[in-house]
This record gives sequence, structure tokens and C-alpha cells, in this order.
Amino acid sequence: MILHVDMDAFFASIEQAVNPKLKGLPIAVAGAKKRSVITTASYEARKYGVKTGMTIVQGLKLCPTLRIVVANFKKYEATSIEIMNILKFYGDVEVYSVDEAFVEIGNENPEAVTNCFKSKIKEKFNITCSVGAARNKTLAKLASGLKKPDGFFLIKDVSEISHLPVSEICGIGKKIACKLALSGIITIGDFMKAPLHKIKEVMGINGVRLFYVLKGEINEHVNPYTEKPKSIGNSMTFDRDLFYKEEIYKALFQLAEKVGFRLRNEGLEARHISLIVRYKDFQTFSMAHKQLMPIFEEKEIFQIVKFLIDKIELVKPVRLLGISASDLYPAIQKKIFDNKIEECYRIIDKIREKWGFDSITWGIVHQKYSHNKPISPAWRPNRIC
Ligand code: TTP
Ligand code: MG
Repeated sequence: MILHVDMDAFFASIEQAVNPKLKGLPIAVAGAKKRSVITTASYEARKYGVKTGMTIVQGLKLCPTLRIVVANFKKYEATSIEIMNILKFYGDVEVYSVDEAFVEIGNENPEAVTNCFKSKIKEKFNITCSVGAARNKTLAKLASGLKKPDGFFLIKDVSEISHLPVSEICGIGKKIACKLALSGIITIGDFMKAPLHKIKEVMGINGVRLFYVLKGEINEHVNPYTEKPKSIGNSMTFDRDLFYKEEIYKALFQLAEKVGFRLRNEGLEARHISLIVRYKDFQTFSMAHKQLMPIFEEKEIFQIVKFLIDKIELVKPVRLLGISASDLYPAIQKKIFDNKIEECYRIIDKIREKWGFDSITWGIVHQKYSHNKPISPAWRPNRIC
């Protein structure tokens, strides 16, 4: 049995939990800028029609008493990580988004398991979630939305929800729903009765797969976060030893870029960043810094190693530098609207994948430290410490 857990009005609930004055009030969480949009609204505000994606002005028009709270993504991310860790007690967990996860609970009673973690989450954070249970992820996800907020819904067989519109199924967006409607497929019941060639005509092979998943003939497994590396590190041995801080900063930024790229590629973020320095005479030492929140950006990684190297006086020329990122966490998709950083990194990484790593870089390393030796991706701090 698979559970889909979806936190209720996640960002807004957290704000209400940490500031009891907001409890029971219509609130909306939005970015700091004047023209920011609403990321989510409390259930009290939803009664007035306030929704995700509206501007603050639109929200206030619908609900003049609406309280606007500025989003604090770090707070939401920290809560999300802790919630995912609670869920891990109950089975394999696949983190789906910042406030959603699938949990594989085997033959356990889904309602009993749900009650257990619901009360733990409530006790720790004073927020609620809605849970869907089914034999597959698609139906479990659909089920979690059927009794919001603080709900539980079990779907034993797709026939129990045949009256619902097909657009309720994750993966069937507005466009596909319209095309299906033109073929007379409006409800989930219609979908399950439709000839397969019709579904294939509209949705291709994905539609056929979906049909068999809903029928229970294809199993969907929860993909827990496993087999990921324990640390990600890169080092660079220089052709000529470095002495000046400016040169060292450039080399460190290049290393931070490699580590950041590899972290994002693995879908990971790191809390522990260490810096390794080897002098000309092979004397080697390392320094480390632990962050409160996990990071994935080279700029942040660089700031940490710069801070570390600035704390010491380099007494001899440097032969090798290395950066290692550890204490890794699965990166959580940040769907916040005014966070352009992720989008920016996504584009940089795509360019690098297509045109090679050196095809794009940040201003700081415009004049790269030139070296002939490749950076070894196999570097681990304990090998050379
Ligand atoms: P959702 O789970 O879609 O919404 P929600 O938890 O606020 O409400 P519901 O009870 O209906 O599940 O998203 C989770 C959080 O992600 C949400 O609180 C705010 C944020 N978010 C964005 O930043 N941008 C978006 O486009 C969406 C949909 C959500
Ligand atoms: Mg939610």
C-alpha cells in the first residue's frame, strides 16, 4: 500500500503555527516585492476565493482583511526536511515536492499509520496534512486531495472514483482533458471504459500506461532516496604553486563550480563543506564549516571556502586545493515564484551539459586559472588527509 502525504496550505500553516496571532485568520504568503504573487493562502482565505498565483492586489480585492506574510523559504525547507524524516519511520519515502511525499507502507493498516504520523507532525509543528492511500502512486496522489484539509481517503479500486473528471488524475492537464473530452472521455469511468486505441491517439503510450496503472496491472514503486554518494568533492593540483589570494580565490571558485554542478546533477544539497589545502612540501590540512541549511549553489560554496581560507595565513605556496561537500540531502524543489536562482542554475547546467563544462562561467572566473591537469572527480578528503 502506498500513501501520498500532502501538507495543508503548507507555507501559510507554518506561518500560523509560529505566529499564533495569525491562527484562524485569512492569510496569504507572498514574495517580498510589491508585485509578488501569492504562493499559498490559508484555508480561511480560500473561502474568499484567494488562490495561489494571484497578485496581492487581487487577493486583497477578494478579501480586504487578508493578512500578507512575506515568504521565508528557509523556514519552510527546514520544516519539510524534518517532516520527511518523520515519514521515514513508516516506510520508504519518495520526496515529491517541498510538501509532498509518497510512503510505501507494505501491508500495514493505512489509516492507523496515517494517524500515527499525523499526530507526530501536529505535535511537533502544529500543522496538518492530508493523506491518500491506494495500491499505486497515481491513485494515492489523487486520493490525498479528496478530503482536504486534515483528511484521509483510501481508494481500493478505481471504480470507486469513476464519477470524478479525468483532469483529477496527475498527468492529465487541461489540454489533454479537452482532447479526451472531444473523444467523449470526461470522467475517470469513461477513461476506464474507453477503447485503448482512442486513449493512445490522444495521449500516446503514456495514456496506455496510465490506463494499466489505474487498472492495477502495472505497479508503481516508491523510489526512496538511496544509492546517493555520501560526499561530492573535487580537487586541483596546480602546474605551478599558487601564493596570491586572488589566484587562490579563482581556483576555489572553479572548484566550487564543479562541486555545485555535481551536487545539482545528483539532485542533492549539502550542509557540510570542507576545504583541503596542500602546500608545496606536501604538508596537508583541511578546514570545514557546517551550514544550518543545505546548499547547492557554487556561489554559496565559494563563500564558505573563502571564509575558511581567509581565517588562516598561508605560509607556503599552495600545490593543491580541494573542496568536498558532505552531509547530503535530496534537493527539494523550490516552487517559490520569485526564486529565479534555481531557474538560472538549471539553464547554466543545461548549457554545460550540451556545450561542455567550460562553455559558461561566472564573472569572477572570467580569467580562469589555467592548468593542464584535469580535476579528479574521485577526490575524497580522507584519502589525502
Ligand atoms: P501545494 O501543496 O500545491 O499547496 P498548499 O500546501 O499550500 O495547499 P494544499 O492544502 O492545497 O496542499 O504547495 C505547497 C507549497 O508550495 C505551498 O504552501 C506554497 C508553495 N507553492 C509555490 O511556492 N508555488 C506554487 O506554484 C505552488 C502551487 C505552491
Ligand atoms: Mg500541500
